[in-house]
Amino acid sequence: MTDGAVIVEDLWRRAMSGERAEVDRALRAELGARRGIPTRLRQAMGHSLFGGGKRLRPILVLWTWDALGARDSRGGRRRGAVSRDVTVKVGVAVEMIHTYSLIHDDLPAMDDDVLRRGRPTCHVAFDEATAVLAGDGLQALAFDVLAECGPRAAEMVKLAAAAAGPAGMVGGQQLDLDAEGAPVDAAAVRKIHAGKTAAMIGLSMALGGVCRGVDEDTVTELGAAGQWLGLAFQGADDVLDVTASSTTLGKTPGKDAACGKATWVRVEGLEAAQRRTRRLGRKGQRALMELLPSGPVRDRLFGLADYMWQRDR
Ligand code: GRG
Repeated sequence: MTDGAVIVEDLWRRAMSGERAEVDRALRAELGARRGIPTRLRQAMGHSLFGGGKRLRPILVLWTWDALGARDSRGGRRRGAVSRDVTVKVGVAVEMIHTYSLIHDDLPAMDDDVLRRGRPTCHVAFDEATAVLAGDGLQALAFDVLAECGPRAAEMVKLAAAAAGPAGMVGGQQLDLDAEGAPVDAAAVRKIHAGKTAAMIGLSMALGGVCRGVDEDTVTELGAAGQWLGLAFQGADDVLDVTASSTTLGKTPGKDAACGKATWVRVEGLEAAQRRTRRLGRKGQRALMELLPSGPVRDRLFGLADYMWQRDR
């Protein structure tokens, strides 16, 4: 990692520690408030929910909400805006979907990984069947939480279903499985990454907009900016798989190549993949500059976007 990237990472980690704690508290409150969950299932859900995740997606929801501000460019109030507390809850729902996807992705039937965030994966700590159910439970719970999130909850549920569903993350995961060891080009890799990773990052920014009550076109544009950043985030992940150690990564490196995964590193080499990641990241950041009012809150989100493609883990 370059010196600049170290500084970006350090600044960002410090800046988001408050929000991370806020999201953790809200996650504990949401899970704790739900009755009737069998003890072992609750423990398995908790194992993965509280396993040291960065909370990137909820923080994107929150920082997008922050950066948009309460008033539109003519000083008027917007339609169906919700409070910061409700926005945290929306972020919690996104993190539940993200966590479910990681649990299922780690299963022997998929990526078959034993380490996640430096700890045993859910099926290793519990068992495969429980891990499947923990993922299922988190996904259902996420939609239950979202449905409680204000006057535009139905719109949020639709957006989340599209991003997480068969034409989004789940579809991307299918394409990813189909592409293992098969001939792929950069466009095919892009399609996989757009579904598997970028859809949920785009969703996070789009939901930040809905929580501020912006119009549908702006929600779509925020989602598109998030998609660029999500592609860059996954580009960085592909690169890290060949450049990082398991200590910094918290999971097994070198797996992409060993499993014949479709990555930009595989189809065009390390340096071209690094250049592509940089291009995508900058494109996402330009979109942020156009969509959000200038000021320190936008700059903070811009810094987070920097981190997304310059990270070392
Ligand atoms: C199983 C339906 C289904 C989908 C799986 C999430 C996913 C799709 C696959 C995980 C593998 C992978 C490389 C995903 C790319 C996205 C990514 C880098 C996820 C990790 O996100 P972070 O870094 O994780 O935000 P933390 O641990 O901080 O939550």
